[in-house]
Amino acid sequence: MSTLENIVILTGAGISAESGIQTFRDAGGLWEGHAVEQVATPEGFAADPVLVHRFYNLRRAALGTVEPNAAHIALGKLQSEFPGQVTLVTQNVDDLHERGGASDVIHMHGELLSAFCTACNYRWREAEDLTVETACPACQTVGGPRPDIVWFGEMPYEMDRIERALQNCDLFVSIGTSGAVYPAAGFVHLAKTCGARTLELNLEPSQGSGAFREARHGSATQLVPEWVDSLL
Ligand code: BV8
Repeated sequence: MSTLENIVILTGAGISAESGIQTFRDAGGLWEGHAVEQVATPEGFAADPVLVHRFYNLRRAALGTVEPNAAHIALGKLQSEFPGQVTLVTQNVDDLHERGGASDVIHMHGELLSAFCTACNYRWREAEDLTVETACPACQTVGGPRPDIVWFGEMPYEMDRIERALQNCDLFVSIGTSGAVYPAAGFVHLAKTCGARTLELNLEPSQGSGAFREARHGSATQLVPEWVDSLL
């Protein structure tokens, strides 16, 4: 085993599935009959802010009813005990990585517990419902607040930091993601061209499985603790 210094981990909805948070594929990419691509877009929000606020209010409220699972906890343990650098990037908008003990989590698609104002760009932590009547706590604009979520067609967060980490990693591990959404689905290719080993831990082969040097299939609560224990 070559000395492992830097690991980059990308997680998707599959790591939170066993905590009871529905993945996008389980819902068949639908939510209450709406294609996620319709609801999770700036156009969808402009067209029907009441519907989109409801979509996120329900998911934000559900966070209080779920717990981190053994996979989240294992990654928290890896981050605190691994001697090298562990960069944890997630496509998920839940807070289960943090509640599982991880820190400095890169939420490239935003977070349910964050909001920003479309009028003044003020950003704040938000645990309550947002509605079209909500006023921005900074500029008081009614209807200014929106969920701090990266929608389809919007630029994911912290891409420079993620790309630098991928260019300098020895191992890239993808956990619980279908590899359907870009740019996250392209990270394995960047890691490979920079010489990293690549590992996929997923319930079933993802759309990007062929790009990984190694793939293990099973549930995250089984695969992730086993993998972390093999490293520590
Ligand atoms: C951008 C927040 C440009 C919303 C999300 C055509 C071709 C290629 C690309 C495009 C294209 N047309 C448009 C694009 C770009 C587009 C895209 O990729 N579209 C796809 C649909 C083709 N991407 C974007 O728009 C991105 N932005 O490109 O910007 C740009 C450039 C410059 C300047 C401005 C703009 C933004 C994408 C972000 C969208 N937001 N999330 C919300 O959460 O409400 S995406 C959302 O869906 C998730 O965050 C996640 O990323 C994705 C779903 O993926 P997964 O997490 O993988 O979940 P999924 O259900 O699909 O899979 C679950 C997996 O877990 C499965 O494999 C399953 O087997 C496994 N699993 C299940 N249970 C378990 C398990 N594994 C282990 N254990 C278990 N128990």
